[in-house]
Amino acid sequence: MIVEPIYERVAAKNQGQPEFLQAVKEVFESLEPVMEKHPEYVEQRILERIAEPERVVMFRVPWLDDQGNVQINRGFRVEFNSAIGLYKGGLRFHPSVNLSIIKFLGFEQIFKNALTTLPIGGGKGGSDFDPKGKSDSEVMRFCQSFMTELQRHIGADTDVPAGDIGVGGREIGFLFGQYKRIKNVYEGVLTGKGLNWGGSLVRTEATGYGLVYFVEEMLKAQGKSFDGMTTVISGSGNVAIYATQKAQELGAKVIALSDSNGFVHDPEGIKLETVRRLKEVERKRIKEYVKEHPNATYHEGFTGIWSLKCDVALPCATQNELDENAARELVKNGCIAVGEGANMPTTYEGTKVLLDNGVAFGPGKAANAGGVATSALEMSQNSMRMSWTFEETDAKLHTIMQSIYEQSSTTAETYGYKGNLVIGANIAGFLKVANSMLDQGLV
Ligand code: NDP
Ligand code: 2IT
Repeated sequence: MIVEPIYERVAAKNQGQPEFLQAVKEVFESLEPVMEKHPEYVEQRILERIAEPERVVMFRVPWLDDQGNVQINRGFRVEFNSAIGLYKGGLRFHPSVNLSIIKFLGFEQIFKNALTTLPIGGGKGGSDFDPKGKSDSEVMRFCQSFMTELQRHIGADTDVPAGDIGVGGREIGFLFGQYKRIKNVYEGVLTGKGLNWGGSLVRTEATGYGLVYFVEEMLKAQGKSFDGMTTVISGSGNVAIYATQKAQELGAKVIALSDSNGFVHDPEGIKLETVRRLKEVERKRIKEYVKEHPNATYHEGFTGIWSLKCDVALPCATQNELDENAARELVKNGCIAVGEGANMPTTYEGTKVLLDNGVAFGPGKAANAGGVATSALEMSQNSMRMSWTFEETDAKLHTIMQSIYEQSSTTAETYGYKGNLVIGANIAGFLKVANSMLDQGLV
């Protein structure tokens, strides 16, 4: 056992950060066979180095609400690893955000970004600000205050944030406007921008589409396809909506979506136009769906969604939303594939249940990499001061997702774990970063 004592040292140093340690543990465990083959990684203490962010920034975000009251939030940016490229990763605005969550997301991002085949390092940021129920003006004032501090740490050649939970097109717009105003430069410092001001076609759809392209490869390996597959998708945000759209395009029957309050079950198949209007335009709750579609039912509590019988399950909401019991329900009901659209939505025990029962399992850092990959394509287009068509960009995304599947499945096989995409993705992502770190010396 080479890895275990190293993990214990990392755990002792990061007490009180359960999400971060969960992510580290899963990656480290996959790397045991790599460490056995490569003593140089152990001598150079690559694992300890990779688990220590290059830089952590935490800052005060003061703003005035619509009543003129003073509000204070906490801002974060974790610049985790720049071995293969500038720091790249989203910003999450959610009341649950803390250092542990941002570090877990930043750590996952290192390996995810390495798998995309593009030159991007790992980072993540956000705030415990809750955009729910806030007016557009409040969100704008918050974003302006957040960027007033963040701007001194980021840049088109240093660190390029994007969206994540609670950060979509509206927030990226306010953040970009304030960056430009302070710095007086028009540069691709954020991705997920509007199409009129430097955004890329397909970025909005990319994570959901990419997830479905990845799971399509998993199904192909079993001689199957999405056509006719009953599919359950959790969440009803950016990733869930475009995963639903692409899965439906490929012939899947998507029967459920959720939000943090509960889930809707529409046995006839989710009408996506309704969901898009409710969520993207009106910013309402998913339960409103049943008012317009009386054949559908609403159920309080979002975890019950995993008890619905399905062939394919795509968790696209948040971390640890699919636990051991949920995994057992899926297995019992004959589910054949799970693809993680969210970051670490399946618990450690849940993942084990799925893998042990032969369910094809696409881990988030591989399956949801289409978002950040398309962000990197947005950066390329910004650098060239040109833009590609929807078809061209979508074709690149598709090729990238196929390549991520290929790297993950081939690497798993090479190391004696055929079919285990968790181990394959972790090792393939790690090798690229670790070798780059070795090449660049002790920095
Ligand atoms: P959105 O904010 O657009 O949507 C999030 C969805 O998940 C909402 O339906 C939300 O419900 C639900 N949700 C959020 N937090 C919780 C919670 N604590 N418990 C239950 N449900 C919750 O975010 P995205 O769709 O962008 O992100 C979803 C997941 O995908 C996240 O894990 C994110 O890290 C990951 N991801 C996103 C990428 C992107 O490009 N956007 C790229 C790769 C991964 P409610 O409205 O009630 O809060
Ligand atoms: O988790 C993720 O990969 C994202 N939220 C997208 C990051 C990005 O830089 O596009």
